[in-house]
Amino acid sequence: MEHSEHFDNLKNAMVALEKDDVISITAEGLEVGIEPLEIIENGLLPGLKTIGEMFEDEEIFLPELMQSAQIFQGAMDLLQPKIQEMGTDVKKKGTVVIGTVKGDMHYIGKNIVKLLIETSGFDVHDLGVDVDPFAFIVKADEVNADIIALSALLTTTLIGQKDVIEALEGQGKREKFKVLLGGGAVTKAWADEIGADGYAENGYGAVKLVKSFIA
Ligand code: B12
Repeated sequence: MEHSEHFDNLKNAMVALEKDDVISITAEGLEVGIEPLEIIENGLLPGLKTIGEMFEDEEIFLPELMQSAQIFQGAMDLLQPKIQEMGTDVKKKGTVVIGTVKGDMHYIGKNIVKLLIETSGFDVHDLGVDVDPFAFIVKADEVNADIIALSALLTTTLIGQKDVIEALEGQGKREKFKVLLGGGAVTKAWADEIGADGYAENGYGAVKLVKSFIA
Protein backbone atom coordinates (compact mmCIF):
# COMPACT_ATOMS: atom_id res chain seq x y z
CA MET A 1 0.00 0.00 0.00
CA GLU A 2 1.24 3.50 -0.83
CA HIS A 3 1.85 5.67 2.22
CA SER A 4 -0.68 8.20 0.95
CA GLU A 5 -3.33 5.50 0.76
CA HIS A 6 -2.47 4.48 4.29
CA PHE A 7 -2.86 8.07 5.52
CA ASP A 8 -6.20 8.44 3.71
CA ASN A 9 -7.51 5.24 5.30
CA LEU A 10 -6.40 6.41 8.70
CA LYS A 11 -7.98 9.82 8.27
CA ASN A 12 -11.24 8.26 7.08
CA ALA A 13 -11.33 5.81 9.99
CA MET A 14 -10.73 8.71 12.39
CA VAL A 15 -13.53 10.78 10.85
CA ALA A 16 -15.86 7.74 10.97
CA LEU A 17 -14.88 7.29 14.65
CA GLU A 18 -14.00 3.65 13.99
CA LYS A 19 -11.71 3.02 16.93
CA ASP A 20 -10.68 -0.53 16.00
CA ASP A 21 -9.80 0.55 12.47
CA VAL A 22 -7.80 3.55 13.68
CA ILE A 23 -5.79 1.32 16.00
CA SER A 24 -5.21 -1.43 13.42
CA ILE A 25 -4.26 1.01 10.63
CA THR A 26 -1.88 2.80 13.01
CA ALA A 27 -0.29 -0.53 13.97
CA GLU A 28 -0.01 -1.53 10.30
CA GLY A 29 1.70 1.77 9.52
CA LEU A 30 4.34 1.10 12.16
CA GLU A 31 4.78 -2.45 10.88
CA VAL A 32 5.50 -1.28 7.35
CA GLY A 33 8.01 1.23 8.68
CA ILE A 34 6.18 4.55 8.47
CA GLU A 35 7.59 7.07 10.95
CA PRO A 36 5.28 7.60 13.95
CA LEU A 37 5.34 11.38 13.52
CA GLU A 38 4.26 11.00 9.89
CA ILE A 39 1.34 8.84 10.99
CA ILE A 40 0.28 11.60 13.39
CA GLU A 41 0.81 14.51 11.02
CA ASN A 42 -0.61 12.95 7.85
CA GLY A 43 -3.32 10.62 9.14
CA LEU A 44 -4.55 11.32 12.65
CA LEU A 45 -4.36 15.12 12.71
CA PRO A 46 -6.13 15.67 9.36
CA GLY A 47 -8.86 13.39 10.72
CA LEU A 48 -9.19 15.46 13.90
CA LYS A 49 -9.21 18.64 11.85
CA THR A 50 -12.19 17.38 9.85
CA ILE A 51 -13.92 16.34 13.05
CA GLY A 52 -13.44 19.87 14.42
CA GLU A 53 -15.01 21.30 11.26
CA MET A 54 -17.94 18.87 11.47
CA PHE A 55 -18.48 19.92 15.07
CA GLU A 56 -18.45 23.57 14.10
CA ASP A 57 -20.99 22.88 11.33
CA GLU A 58 -23.15 20.95 13.83
CA GLU A 59 -22.87 17.72 11.86
CA ILE A 60 -21.59 16.05 15.04
CA PHE A 61 -21.90 16.99 18.72
CA LEU A 62 -19.98 16.88 21.98
CA PRO A 63 -20.19 13.08 22.56
CA GLU A 64 -18.59 12.47 19.15
CA LEU A 65 -15.94 15.11 19.87
CA MET A 66 -15.12 13.31 23.11
CA GLN A 67 -15.03 9.98 21.34
CA SER A 68 -12.58 11.36 18.77
CA ALA A 69 -10.20 12.40 21.54
CA GLN A 70 -10.34 8.92 23.11
CA ILE A 71 -9.66 7.26 19.76
CA PHE A 72 -6.74 9.60 19.09
CA GLN A 73 -5.31 8.77 22.51
CA GLY A 74 -5.63 5.06 21.74
CA ALA A 75 -3.47 5.51 18.65
CA MET A 76 -1.03 7.67 20.61
CA ASP A 77 -0.58 4.83 23.12
CA LEU A 78 0.93 2.82 20.25
CA LEU A 79 2.96 5.69 18.80
CA GLN A 80 4.32 7.32 21.92
CA PRO A 81 6.79 4.55 22.93
CA LYS A 82 8.17 4.53 19.36
CA ILE A 83 8.69 8.30 19.45
CA GLN A 84 10.35 8.05 22.84
CA GLU A 85 12.74 5.40 21.49
CA MET A 86 13.84 7.91 18.87
CA GLY A 87 14.99 10.36 21.55
CA THR A 88 18.74 9.88 21.56
CA ASP A 89 19.85 12.99 23.43
CA VAL A 90 20.88 12.01 26.91
CA LYS A 91 22.45 15.23 28.08
CA LYS A 92 19.67 17.52 29.30
CA LYS A 93 19.57 20.74 27.37
CA GLY A 94 17.16 22.68 29.57
CA THR A 95 13.98 22.57 31.60
CA VAL A 96 10.46 23.35 30.43
CA VAL A 97 7.21 23.68 32.37
CA ILE A 98 4.20 23.05 30.15
CA GLY A 99 0.44 23.06 30.61
CA THR A 100 -2.92 24.05 29.20
CA VAL A 101 -4.18 27.33 30.62
CA LYS A 102 -7.03 27.92 33.07
CA GLY A 103 -10.50 26.88 31.85
CA ASP A 104 -9.16 24.81 28.96
CA MET A 105 -9.33 20.99 28.97
CA HIS A 106 -7.66 20.27 25.61
CA TYR A 107 -4.47 18.27 26.01
CA ILE A 108 -3.82 16.31 22.82
CA GLY A 109 -1.68 19.01 21.18
CA LYS A 110 0.05 19.92 24.42
CA ASN A 111 0.97 16.26 24.93
CA ILE A 112 2.44 16.01 21.43
CA VAL A 113 4.52 19.13 22.02
CA LYS A 114 5.64 17.76 25.37
CA LEU A 115 6.67 14.46 23.80
CA LEU A 116 8.67 16.14 21.03
CA ILE A 117 10.42 18.57 23.37
CA GLU A 118 11.22 15.70 25.72
CA THR A 119 12.65 13.51 23.01
CA SER A 120 14.80 16.44 21.90
CA GLY A 121 16.61 16.31 25.23
CA PHE A 122 14.72 18.65 27.55
CA ASP A 123 13.36 17.98 31.00
CA VAL A 124 9.62 18.64 30.76
CA HIS A 125 7.28 19.14 33.70
CA ASP A 126 3.66 18.80 32.62
CA LEU A 127 1.06 20.48 34.82
CA GLY A 128 -1.85 19.05 32.81
CA VAL A 129 -4.93 21.05 31.87
CA ASP A 130 -6.91 23.89 33.44
CA VAL A 131 -3.79 25.25 35.11
CA ASP A 132 -3.93 28.32 37.32
CA PRO A 133 -1.50 31.06 36.17
CA PHE A 134 0.33 31.10 39.50
CA ALA A 135 0.81 27.31 39.41
CA PHE A 136 2.99 27.73 36.31
CA ILE A 137 5.23 30.17 38.17
CA VAL A 138 5.42 28.11 41.36
CA LYS A 139 6.49 25.04 39.35
CA ALA A 140 8.93 27.00 37.17
CA ASP A 141 10.62 28.38 40.29
CA GLU A 142 10.67 24.95 41.94
CA VAL A 143 12.37 23.17 39.04
CA ASN A 144 14.43 26.20 38.00
CA ALA A 145 12.87 26.13 34.54
CA ASP A 146 14.20 27.99 31.51
CA ILE A 147 10.90 28.04 29.64
CA ILE A 148 7.18 28.17 30.42
CA ALA A 149 5.09 26.74 27.56
CA LEU A 150 1.38 27.54 27.48
CA SER A 151 -1.26 25.81 25.38
CA ALA A 152 -4.72 27.29 24.61
CA LEU A 153 -7.30 25.90 22.20
CA LEU A 154 -10.26 28.15 22.87
CA THR A 155 -10.59 31.82 22.01
CA THR A 156 -12.16 32.21 25.46
CA THR A 157 -9.10 30.81 27.27
CA LEU A 158 -6.41 32.71 25.36
CA ILE A 159 -6.58 35.26 28.13
CA GLY A 160 -5.04 32.63 30.44
CA GLN A 161 -1.75 33.05 28.57
CA LYS A 162 -1.82 36.79 29.15
CA ASP A 163 -2.58 36.15 32.84
CA VAL A 164 0.63 34.13 33.20
CA ILE A 165 2.73 36.88 31.61
CA GLU A 166 1.09 39.52 33.80
CA ALA A 167 1.58 37.39 36.91
CA LEU A 168 5.28 37.02 36.02
CA GLU A 169 5.56 40.78 35.57
CA GLY A 170 3.72 41.37 38.85
CA GLN A 171 6.26 39.19 40.67
CA GLY A 172 9.24 40.81 38.94
CA LYS A 173 10.08 37.50 37.23
CA ARG A 174 9.34 38.20 33.59
CA GLU A 175 13.02 38.07 32.60
CA LYS A 176 13.62 34.84 34.47
CA PHE A 177 11.71 32.59 32.04
CA LYS A 178 11.09 32.50 28.31
CA VAL A 179 7.37 32.21 27.61
CA LEU A 180 6.34 30.10 24.63
CA LEU A 181 2.76 30.00 23.32
CA GLY A 182 0.84 27.55 21.15
CA GLY A 183 -2.49 25.83 20.56
CA GLY A 184 -5.22 26.12 17.96
CA ALA A 185 -6.53 29.49 19.13
CA VAL A 186 -3.15 31.21 19.26
CA THR A 187 -1.67 33.42 16.55
CA LYS A 188 1.67 35.13 16.16
CA ALA A 189 -0.13 38.48 16.44
CA TRP A 190 -1.57 37.47 19.83
CA ALA A 191 1.84 36.30 21.06
CA ASP A 192 3.38 39.63 20.02
CA GLU A 193 0.52 41.62 21.53
CA ILE A 194 0.92 40.08 24.99
CA GLY A 195 4.73 40.14 24.88
CA ALA A 196 5.46 36.40 24.72
CA ASP A 197 8.95 35.29 23.67
CA GLY A 198 7.69 32.98 20.95
CA TYR A 199 4.82 31.22 19.23
CA ALA A 200 4.90 27.94 17.33
CA GLU A 201 2.21 26.47 15.15
CA ASN A 202 3.17 22.85 15.76
CA GLY A 203 5.46 20.51 17.65
CA TYR A 204 8.38 20.87 15.26
CA GLY A 205 8.23 24.65 15.58
CA ALA A 206 8.08 24.30 19.35
CA VAL A 207 11.26 22.19 19.39
CA LYS A 208 13.06 24.68 17.16
CA LEU A 209 12.12 27.57 19.44
CA VAL A 210 13.03 25.91 22.74
CA LYS A 211 16.41 24.99 21.25
CA SER A 212 16.95 28.57 20.10
CA PHE A 213 16.00 29.91 23.55
CA ILE A 214 18.65 27.76 25.20
CA ALA A 215 21.34 28.46 22.60
C1 B12 B 1 -10.72 16.87 20.61
C2 B12 B 1 -11.40 18.18 20.85
C3 B12 B 1 -12.05 18.35 22.08
C4 B12 B 1 -11.96 17.32 23.20
C5 B12 B 1 -10.62 17.55 23.92
C6 B12 B 1 -10.03 16.27 24.40
C7 B12 B 1 -8.70 16.51 25.09
N1 B12 B 1 -8.63 16.03 26.26
O1 B12 B 1 -7.79 17.14 24.58
C8 B12 B 1 -13.18 17.70 24.08
C9 B12 B 1 -14.36 16.87 23.68
C10 B12 B 1 -12.99 17.59 25.59
C11 B12 B 1 -13.42 19.16 23.64
C12 B12 B 1 -14.18 20.05 24.37
C13 B12 B 1 -14.52 21.32 23.93
N2 B12 B 1 -14.18 21.88 22.74
CO1 B12 B 1 -12.93 21.12 21.59
N3 B12 B 1 -11.99 20.35 20.05
C14 B12 B 1 -11.39 19.22 19.87
C15 B12 B 1 -10.80 19.17 18.44
C16 B12 B 1 -11.69 18.31 17.55
C17 B12 B 1 -9.40 18.65 18.33
C18 B12 B 1 -8.37 19.34 19.24
C19 B12 B 1 -7.07 18.65 19.10
O2 B12 B 1 -6.68 17.90 19.96
N4 B12 B 1 -6.40 18.85 17.94
C20 B12 B 1 -5.18 18.15 17.57
C21 B12 B 1 -4.00 18.80 18.23
C22 B12 B 1 -2.71 18.03 17.90
O3 B12 B 1 -3.91 20.09 17.72
P1 B12 B 1 -3.61 21.35 18.64
O4 B12 B 1 -4.17 21.17 19.99
O5 B12 B 1 -3.93 22.57 17.90
O6 B12 B 1 -2.02 21.26 18.85
C23 B12 B 1 -1.06 21.48 17.85
C24 B12 B 1 -0.66 22.96 17.75
O7 B12 B 1 -1.69 23.86 18.06
C25 B12 B 1 0.54 23.08 18.64
N5 B12 B 1 0.36 23.31 20.07
C26 B12 B 1 -0.60 22.92 20.93
N6 B12 B 1 -0.33 23.30 22.18
C27 B12 B 1 0.84 23.96 22.13
C28 B12 B 1 1.60 24.56 23.14
C29 B12 B 1 2.78 25.19 22.80
C30 B12 B 1 3.59 25.84 23.89
C31 B12 B 1 3.23 25.21 21.45
C32 B12 B 1 4.48 25.92 21.11
C33 B12 B 1 2.48 24.60 20.44
C34 B12 B 1 1.30 23.99 20.80
O8 B12 B 1 1.18 21.83 18.45
C35 B12 B 1 0.21 20.80 18.32
C36 B12 B 1 0.76 19.75 17.38
O9 B12 B 1 0.87 20.21 16.08
C37 B12 B 1 -10.82 20.69 18.07
C38 B12 B 1 -10.85 21.02 16.59
C39 B12 B 1 -9.45 21.17 16.05
N7 B12 B 1 -9.25 20.75 14.84
O10 B12 B 1 -8.54 21.65 16.70
C40 B12 B 1 -12.02 21.20 18.86
C41 B12 B 1 -12.06 22.67 19.30
C42 B12 B 1 -10.72 23.16 19.78
N8 B12 B 1 -13.00 22.63 20.42
C43 B12 B 1 -13.83 23.62 20.43
C44 B12 B 1 -14.86 23.82 21.40
C45 B12 B 1 -15.81 24.97 21.14
C46 B12 B 1 -14.95 22.99 22.52
C47 B12 B 1 -15.98 23.13 23.68
C48 B12 B 1 -16.23 24.57 24.16
C49 B12 B 1 -17.29 22.45 23.20
C50 B12 B 1 -18.46 22.56 24.15
N9 B12 B 1 -19.51 23.14 23.64
O11 B12 B 1 -18.42 22.16 25.27
C51 B12 B 1 -15.35 22.24 24.78
C52 B12 B 1 -14.46 23.05 25.72
C53 B12 B 1 -13.97 22.26 26.90
C54 B12 B 1 -12.90 23.02 27.65
N10 B12 B 1 -13.29 23.78 28.67
O12 B12 B 1 -11.74 22.97 27.30
C55 B12 B 1 -13.58 24.59 19.27
C56 B12 B 1 -12.86 25.87 19.74
C57 B12 B 1 -13.37 27.11 19.04
C58 B12 B 1 -12.61 28.30 19.52
N11 B12 B 1 -11.76 28.82 18.67
O13 B12 B 1 -12.76 28.74 20.63
C59 B12 B 1 -12.77 23.68 18.28
C60 B12 B 1 -11.76 24.45 17.39
C61 B12 B 1 -13.81 22.94 17.40
C62 B12 B 1 -14.55 23.85 16.47
N12 B12 B 1 -14.07 23.99 15.26
O14 B12 B 1 -15.55 24.43 16.84
N13 B12 B 1 -12.81 19.43 22.44
